[in-house]
Amino acid sequence: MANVHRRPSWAVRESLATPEHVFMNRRSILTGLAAGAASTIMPPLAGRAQSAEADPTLDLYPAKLNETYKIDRDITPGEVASQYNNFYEYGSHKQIARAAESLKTRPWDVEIDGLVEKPKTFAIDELIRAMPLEARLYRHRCVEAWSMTVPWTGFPMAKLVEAAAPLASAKYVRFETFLDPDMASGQRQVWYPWPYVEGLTMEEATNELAFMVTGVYGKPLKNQFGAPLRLALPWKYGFKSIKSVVKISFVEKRPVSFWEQIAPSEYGFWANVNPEVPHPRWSQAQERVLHTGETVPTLLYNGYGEQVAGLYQGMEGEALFM
Ligand SMILES: Nc1nc2c(c(=O)[nH]1)N[C@H]1C(S)=C(S)[C@@H](COP(=O)(O)O)O[C@H]1N2
Ligand SMILES: [Mo]
Repeated sequence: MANVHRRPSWAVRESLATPEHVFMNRRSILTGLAAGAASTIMPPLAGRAQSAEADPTLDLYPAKLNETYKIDRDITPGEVASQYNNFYEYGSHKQIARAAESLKTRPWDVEIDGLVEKPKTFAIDELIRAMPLEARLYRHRCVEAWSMTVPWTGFPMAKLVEAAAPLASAKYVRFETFLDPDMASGQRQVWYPWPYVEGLTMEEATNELAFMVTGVYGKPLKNQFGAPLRLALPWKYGFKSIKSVVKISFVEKRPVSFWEQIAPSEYGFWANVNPEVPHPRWSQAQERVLHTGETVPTLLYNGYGEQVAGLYQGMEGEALFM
């Protein structure tokens, strides 16, 4: 519990340039950290797998902020984002944080396989230490029309692709979440097609924005965010950002994702954010910003068109926005 008394190290990182416009955001991050620290003085819950303090990669946090990814919104407070999660492995509602305490994140292997020169199974800590960690402020837009802004920590997906050395025949990357109904009560709901699966084209996976996340709010991921490794794809609806990944396969055929299996007419492969293409059952024109009580217009590619619009040129016939 030594960490309880330590000052949040974000507070004293003067080495990070602090442009005026991110100052408020950094204050919000501090608010989030303070809340996190408070929760560590609560007595440990019976059966709790581990606290963030026990994480073997704790020394890597906080990572330096990559200032390339600017944000014009306040960071969602950590205590809000960590109590409002979609993680169907732990229930089909948002208050899954407590249930997700039964997720055991060590030992944890990540298997890289398929059409690659270098298939390999990484122990998660070996993988995290092999990759260059950085923090990024990203906006997140759920297909359910709520949004948040989060300070993720992680590494570019492109670095992992590079390490795997894919063959020319690899056209897609397929991601898979763990499968263990003993550890995840939601996976006992047999009508869902477990495990959760997602997919990207190679071009998407190597786009600079595709980010493999290992931490948030300046600390290793808490379970409810999809520890110990999840994706963040800020230009796509949130369901593409798969959590608690155990397997990454390079494949020739387009993977069929979890939600696509359940409702192909509502949740497609591409799932790029577009305010002008409604979900069959609701509008995507606006979004409810978590915590603020505000509703704001949704942006094409969630505001990341500069980085990703080029990926979809000449693909007008595809269902890019569902
Ligand atoms: N394995 C898995 N990954 C998942 C989900 C899930 O239910 N299971 N939900 C998705 C959805 S719909 C969203 S909006 C985001 C939510 O991430 P957050 O809880 O960190 O906000 O995770 C995505 N990744
Ligand atoms: Mo979502």
